[in-house]
Order: sequence, then C-alpha cells, then structure tokens
Amino acid sequence: MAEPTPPVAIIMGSQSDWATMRHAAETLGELGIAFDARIVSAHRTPDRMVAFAKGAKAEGFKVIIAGAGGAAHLPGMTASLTPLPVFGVPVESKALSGQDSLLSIVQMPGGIPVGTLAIGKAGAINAALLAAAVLALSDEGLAERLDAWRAKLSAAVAERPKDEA
Ligand code: RP5
Repeated sequence: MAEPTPPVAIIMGSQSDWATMRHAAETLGELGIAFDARIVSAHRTPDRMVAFAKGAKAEGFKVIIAGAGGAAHLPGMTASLTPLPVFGVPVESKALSGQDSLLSIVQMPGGIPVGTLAIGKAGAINAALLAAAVLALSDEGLAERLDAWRAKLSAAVAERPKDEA
C-alpha cells in the first residue's frame, strides 16, 4: 500500500538551500509532523514547479513551506498556483545577505499571499511552527505537542544571565 501524503511539503530552490531548510524539517520532526522535502526551482525546473504546485492539494498536502534565495520567486509562484497556505523562507544569499531573498518573497501583490518569515535559520524554524499551528487547529494531539514545545522553550530561558565561560 502506498504511504499517505504527509501534511507538509518543504520545497526549496536548490540543494544549497537545505542547510537552512533542514531546520524546518528538524522542527517538524520534533513536533511529530510528517513532511516531504523536495528541490523545486522556479528558474531551473519551472515545469517541476508548476506540476508540484498545481497538484499539491490533490496530492494531499495541507501546508507548503518554500525556501529560496536571491531572486526568490519560488514561494510566490507556488502560491499563485495553489490554494494551500504557503510560508516563504528567505535563504541568506552570499551577495546580499538574504535581503534580496526577503524582498523577493515578501513583496507580493495583493491577492496572492505568502506568509514571509525571517531570513535564514530562524525563519525556517518559525515556518515549521506556523505550519504546526495551522495543522493544530484540527488536530488536538498536535495542539498539545505544540503547547509542550513552547513550554519547554520558556523553561530553557534562565531568569538571570551568567558570565560566559
Ligand atoms: C535560488 O538560487 C536557490 O533558492 C538558491 O538559494 C540560490 C542559489 O542556488 P545555487 O546556485 O546554490 O544552486 O534559486
């Protein structure tokens, strides 16, 4: 029997994006959320991008996390081709430190939204947490795991600073 489609797709423009996007994957893993990670480039594999985005909902995905750098058209183009929520992660580029990625992703025209996160690792982690929050609306068990994840985060913050070794 075929495996069921996981609820989250993590797509990225290049293998080089994985160093950032693996943080989204790890966070989903900590929350017990299954995902499928794929390389889908808006520029180098446009047919693959169109096929993925047009078919994502029918395939069974619920949320898409899309990471890209530089002229980062992947999240916006994907959002234009699917009704699923798309969270965009600007990957830190070498030339412009990810500011190009951020502006490419965040400045969508009214009508086609991409939920845009911070540049780099923090954005990848938060994209996973937003995806989890969306899925938790209809999954009580996941809602409890998300609450526990956040409680652990709070508990790990010391009340007072100490000198670094
Ligand atoms: C974008 O170009 C990718 O998302 C990546 O961030 C950037 C550079 O890609 P590589 O040249 O490292 O493959 O499409």
